[in-house]
Amino acid sequence: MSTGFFGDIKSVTFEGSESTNPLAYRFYDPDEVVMGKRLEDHLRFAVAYWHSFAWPGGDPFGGQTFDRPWFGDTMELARLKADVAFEMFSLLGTPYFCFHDADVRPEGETLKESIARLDEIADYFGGKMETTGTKLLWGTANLFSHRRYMAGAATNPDPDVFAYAAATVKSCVDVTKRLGGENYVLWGGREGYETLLNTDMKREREQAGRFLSMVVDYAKKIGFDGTILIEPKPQEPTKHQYDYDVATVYGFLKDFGLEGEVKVNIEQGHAILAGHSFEHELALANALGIFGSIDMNRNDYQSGWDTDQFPNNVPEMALAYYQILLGGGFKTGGTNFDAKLRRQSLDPEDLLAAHVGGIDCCARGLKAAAKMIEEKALIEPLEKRYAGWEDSEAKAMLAGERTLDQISERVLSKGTEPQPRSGRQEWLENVVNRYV
Ligand code: XLS
Ligand code: NI
Ligand code: NI
Repeated sequence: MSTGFFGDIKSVTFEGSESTNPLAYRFYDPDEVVMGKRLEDHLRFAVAYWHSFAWPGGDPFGGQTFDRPWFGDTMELARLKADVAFEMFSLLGTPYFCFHDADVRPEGETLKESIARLDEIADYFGGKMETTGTKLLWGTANLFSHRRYMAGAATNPDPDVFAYAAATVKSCVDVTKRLGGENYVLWGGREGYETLLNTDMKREREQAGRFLSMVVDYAKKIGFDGTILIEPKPQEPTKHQYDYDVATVYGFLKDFGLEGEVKVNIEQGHAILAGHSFEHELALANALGIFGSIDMNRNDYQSGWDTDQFPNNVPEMALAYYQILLGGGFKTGGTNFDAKLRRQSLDPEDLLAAHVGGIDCCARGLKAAAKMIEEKALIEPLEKRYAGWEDSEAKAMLAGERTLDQISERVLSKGTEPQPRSGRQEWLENVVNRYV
């Protein structure tokens, strides 16, 4: 039985690039085979509960703009929210969803009550997942909205908050496992600080390391075989955050011996906030062996804020999926829209159009990326650029078979000077533009 929220809109289907139907896919045909794999299996789209169903449309100057029939804090409304959410997953044909505990159930008077409510709604999800075939990409805990977390969760100066957060994460890992979730995400919402005047950074990092180690141990203990993911973000809400970017997270994981246990969930907008490009973060995560999943919401390049907009820039997506495909594609990860509508986009159609456009943009980008790989458009020039390293003397230097003084001797006796060669950036940019 339909909730009627989306009126008589029928399911969104692939109509091809000539279609002018705003609620049709023009590039995303889930069954199209690209590089030997269906597009649906490459992209692994997930709809995020948070911004699409739980966010009221506020900004720092004004509150709620959206008027949703499920807003309120009863379990009945939580079920209505789930009904509409699963209706939308089915309309869109997206294979996955993801959620924070706080998105899906009203907070209880006590932790016990909050957990009981989460369990209850998880059962409700279970039934819907069964009938619709929707799967869980990841679960997570909201350790940042409630005022108890204003000074952080794992990094809070108060051990009681640390413990409360630990108990909360335990309940969310339990539910994620129960629903067959393929990943569990930790975004360090307020794991950072505003001022060193009241902060012991060394201690707080150690608290975060202990916390994460306990999560990893617990996941193993209960046989959760999904991937544990950290989502880097440089600032906002706190001025400084301990999980700044991929490089910082890798250093943190190494520090606590977790680099083989935890991977990263990279968000385009967070990469931009950190002063990087999205593809930089993806390439680095691949290089370090910690790539896991993506939150595919873009940032505005001027605002300096995490604007969480739906993606709509195909060339950018192409470069992002290029890195993802080069790394072998998603394993347990996927493409999640952690994005939110603009606060004036009030209508149910807006929610659908945002996802349809985002999905199409990603599909188009991935197809362009696949073509660049298949035709070795960038691979060949890159191989040429580094071809000198195929030389046996060059190999010996990297293999540790030469000392600094041996190399010096060879260079001096050879007496030739290295010849600079063009980096051909504009030439390569033009190559990319042929594909997008
Ligand atoms: C916020 C984060 C958050 C995580 C999940 O900026 O992107 O939505 O994805 O907690
Ligand atoms: Ni974000
Ligand atoms: Ni995110």
